[in-house]
Amino acid sequence: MAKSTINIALIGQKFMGKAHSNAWLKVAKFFDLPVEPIMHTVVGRNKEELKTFAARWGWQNHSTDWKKVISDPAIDLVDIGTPNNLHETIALAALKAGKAVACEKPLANTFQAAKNMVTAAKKSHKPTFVWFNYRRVPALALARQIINEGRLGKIYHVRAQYLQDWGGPETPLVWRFNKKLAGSGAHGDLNAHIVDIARFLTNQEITEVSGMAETFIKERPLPENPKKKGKSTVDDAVLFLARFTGGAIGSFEATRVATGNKNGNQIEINGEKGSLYFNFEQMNELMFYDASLPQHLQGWTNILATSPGSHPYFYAWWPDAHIIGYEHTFVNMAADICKMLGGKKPEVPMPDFEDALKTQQVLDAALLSAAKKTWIKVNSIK
Ligand code: SOE
Repeated sequence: MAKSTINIALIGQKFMGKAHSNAWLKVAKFFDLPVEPIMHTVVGRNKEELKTFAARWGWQNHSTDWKKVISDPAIDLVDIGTPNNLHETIALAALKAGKAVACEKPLANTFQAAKNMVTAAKKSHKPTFVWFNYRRVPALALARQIINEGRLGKIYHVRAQYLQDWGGPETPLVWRFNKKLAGSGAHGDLNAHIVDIARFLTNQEITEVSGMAETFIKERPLPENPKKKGKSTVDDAVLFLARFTGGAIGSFEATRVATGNKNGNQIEINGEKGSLYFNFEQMNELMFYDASLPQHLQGWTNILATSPGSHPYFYAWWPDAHIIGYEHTFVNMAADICKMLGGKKPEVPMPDFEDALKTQQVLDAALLSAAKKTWIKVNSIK
């Protein structure tokens, strides 16, 4: 019997457009999938760039009209890789047209917008997926497994940081510094990831938060005329403290001005029986401290999480220690989307719109807390 296929329409042709295109292009080469993804149409605003992009990545069609593409009966899955402000509008239209939707993170600019997306998803009964790609780093999927095996025991601390330094005063006022387009700055971009990772690893929800936000660089050079400056309307850094349902306490720090840190997406979890530490800049490695060993053997173990026989996702990639990179996390995600569309289980839990709404609620609570200078209960965000 011929394998069933899914026709994909990708909206977006920049950074995420490239990451997703590569994922759809590679996924069926590395994974055995119950459905075959077809790169049907890519949508973007710049017609000239789009033509080249489509040809380079192997998209069968290209268009500048996302509404028309979404209503095309041939399309099965709409993949949203646009700036954040468009997620809601496109997702709502796609769900109404009866398509499955895969959306980039953060789910939306606000909790309210994210809630609208969840309502639309429920009404449509169509599957939704959110590209929190770091869940599919093998070392982080392994960290979850270690926690699920009970090797950390009761969790005391979650210490999460996402540190970048590309947002200094010389960086132009691109869309990521415009609140209307991005929703927030480092917060929605980076805290979104580490909140999702913390929820994913611990299986616990965040119940209350206390945050602070700072915009260090109030004006930035305009991209079209660097001699002139315009106002940045987002945070450069947001830090917050958190309490978890299982009794753990946590700290989260997202910044684009942590000079010297390029993509320091890191998390340490301390439990009664052990600890884990991960930093994306060494993404194939997971540090594990096993406090149940005799004392003379205790120490941090550096696990190279690349064994095809025993580490998540590696069965699809290379022999042991033939390491992988950023783009593989998107391929792993595309594989799980295809598995789910073919009625199979993903390798690790997949965030749908409803799950990503919980992360959005934490993000909104942290910003409200920063504005009000007080602790905020996450479920007070409605
Ligand atoms: C921003 O710098 C960014 O590219 C994010 O938008 C991504 O989501 C993150 O994974 C890496 O950093």
